[in-house]
Amino acid sequence: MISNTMNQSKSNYYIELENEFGAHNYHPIPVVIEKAEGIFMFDVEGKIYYDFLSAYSAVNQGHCHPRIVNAMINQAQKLTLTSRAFHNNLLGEYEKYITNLFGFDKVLPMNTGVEGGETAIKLARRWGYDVKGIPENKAEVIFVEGNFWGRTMAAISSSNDPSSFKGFGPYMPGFKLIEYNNLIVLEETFKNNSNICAFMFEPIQGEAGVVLPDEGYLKQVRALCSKYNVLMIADEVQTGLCRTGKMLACDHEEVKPDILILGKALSGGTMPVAAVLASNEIMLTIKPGEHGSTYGGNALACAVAMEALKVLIDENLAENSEKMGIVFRNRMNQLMQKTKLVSLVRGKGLLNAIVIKPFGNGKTSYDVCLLLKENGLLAKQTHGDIIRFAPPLTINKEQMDAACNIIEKVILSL
Ligand code: IF1
Repeated sequence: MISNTMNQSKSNYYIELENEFGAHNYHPIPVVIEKAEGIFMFDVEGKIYYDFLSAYSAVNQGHCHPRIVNAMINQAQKLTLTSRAFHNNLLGEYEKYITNLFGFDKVLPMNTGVEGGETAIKLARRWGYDVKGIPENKAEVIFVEGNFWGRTMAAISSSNDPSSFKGFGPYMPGFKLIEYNNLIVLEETFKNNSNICAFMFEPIQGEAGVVLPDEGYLKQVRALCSKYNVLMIADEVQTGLCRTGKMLACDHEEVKPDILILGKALSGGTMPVAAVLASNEIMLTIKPGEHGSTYGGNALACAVAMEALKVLIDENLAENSEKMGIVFRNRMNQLMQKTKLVSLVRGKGLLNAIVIKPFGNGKTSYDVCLLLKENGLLAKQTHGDIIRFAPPLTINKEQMDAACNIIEKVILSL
């Protein structure tokens, strides 16, 4: 029952409204944010927090970046949406900009990251039939264990995480899972099956807990995909757009995928914008009327995405991500010398995670996140004993030091 007065803390009032009237498909940290700017968020109690989640890497440019918000306001006062039944004067400019920036012939604009994944799989299957010559309805896509690319039926059909797929069957056929970071299994799989149209994976696994493959894995995946005529699909929805210290995580090994999926920070956290980039040979296998979405490529999204990409470049956010990531991992490695509770620090750029050992009395990494919140830093655990730390890429040295002081204070207090 909601008390209709504000005599409770304001936060409880808003949390109870969500509990009463919203689906219970999340278990958020109990904090109610009402304002955010740059790397900071402010709750309804007037408290300030370092944001060390960045909405799972959707706010790389910092919250409410003035250039991106202004681009949104200016465009919103002219034209937001025509649907693709008609052209608009932003889409072509945006398509030219983003395809030149990432070096692909064409882009298919969508909205959410999972729509990007679905689009990539449809393109790969169609290419498999029309170009590679795979028999109708026999195309297979290879995924890796620990993958996460969204919540649709296709996405959960490729998952090996019961919390993603259990109780939602029957599942999409034509998907196969192999071990991540295992090139021998990958080659064996390709060698023994000519019906494989694509291999779809994250260059660094985000939800799995910031899992990095061995050095050289990306290069080898590229080589094997080329050797066996299998499309390499890089899901850079979370690792892309400067998060790992380069524009794309694939850039660390100078590897170019056949299909690139972008999302999240493509709009700087203002609205859902996703993009799938590929060559003409792949992209033109889908004919007019065979794929799309109401909002895909809308004028507002084009204006926002172009500005969001320009901010990444103009503010050298890949370089800052690289530098501040080194500062963060150095501080966490120093912390590991002071406590047995932190067993591992891993990451690239500003996509990092620490592995917390169980610290008794049944407390978990969720409880550590509650303590971090009490001390002014917001982060989120994943899979029990891992805490991901991913601040906006605009964070500076002084702010990083202050945030690491908070993390250290909390961990040493356990
Ligand atoms: C939630 C996780 C992260 C993604 C990669 C595609 C998508 C995602 C690599 C789909 C989305 C989001 C989903 C969001 C929380 C967040 C998440 F915890 F769920 F797993 F980041 F790790 N590829 N990840 O990470 O993009 O359709 O969501 O735009 O479901 O709460 P989307």
